[in-house]
Amino acid sequence: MIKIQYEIIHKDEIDSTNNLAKILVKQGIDEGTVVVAETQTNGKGRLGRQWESPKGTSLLASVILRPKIEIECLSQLSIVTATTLCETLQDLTELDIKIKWPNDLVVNGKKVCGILLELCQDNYNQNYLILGIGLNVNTPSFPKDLPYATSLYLESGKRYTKETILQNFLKRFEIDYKTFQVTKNIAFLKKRFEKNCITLHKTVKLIREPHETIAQSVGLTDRGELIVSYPDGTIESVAYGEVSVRGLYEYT
Ligand code: BT5
Repeated sequence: MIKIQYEIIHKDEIDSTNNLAKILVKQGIDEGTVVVAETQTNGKGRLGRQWESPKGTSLLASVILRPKIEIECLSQLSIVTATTLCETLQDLTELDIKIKWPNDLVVNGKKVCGILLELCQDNYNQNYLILGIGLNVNTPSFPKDLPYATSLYLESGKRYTKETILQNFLKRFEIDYKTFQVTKNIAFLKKRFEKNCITLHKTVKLIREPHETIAQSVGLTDRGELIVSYPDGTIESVAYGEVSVRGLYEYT
């Protein structure tokens, strides 16, 4: 497989790096283009939620990818991303960075990073994936309505260079991304994910609006679904996007 040629497009302010990435895809841009911004005026989370980004303090990046695999496999790339970004941050910081299934990164029970995968098509109906990453790097404080947000700076007292984090992540991600396109499942990095995942072997609340169910998380399938066991002994695999998962007493 060919090495990805990363090209960084930097913006000071933008509505959303994912939105610009989608426009660039329509214009025929190559895989490996990365849009980064200092701040976003309309940063997006999943399911229409907002992503806050105080100017200059967070890594806001959207990586344009064109994986040569079936659409139904693509959501597993969130597991690949969370694993490689978690390991990157563990290497670059002294923090105990963990993954909240499927793709939030947390430190000391608070959210430090969110990942948003969006599928889009170019003008020839070819599928592209936009891998959006919002990482709170040097953010000194958060508004009161984000009690579960934190930054690398708040947890460590140290400032980090966003570019270094991005470069290290892209290098590491590329290796696993290539393997994933061959295996088409996450079995090859399941152990690494499980080692860092705080959602496993816990009592969790599964939120399938409007219902909430209590279950025990017992493992992960090779496709990255969470295996849960209900009090009546029933076992189920839940997919990314199908449910929200919460710990019983806190954010994680
Ligand atoms: C996510 O959504 O966690 C995915 C966030 C992805 C953001 C990146 S930034 C670059 C790229 N361009 C975009 O426009 N988006 C991507 P979700 O799991 O739905 O979490 C959203 C929730 O996290 C919000 O409803 C808030 O509760 C919380 N939140 C918002 N901003 C936060 C922040 N800076 N740090 C921690 N939590 C935050």
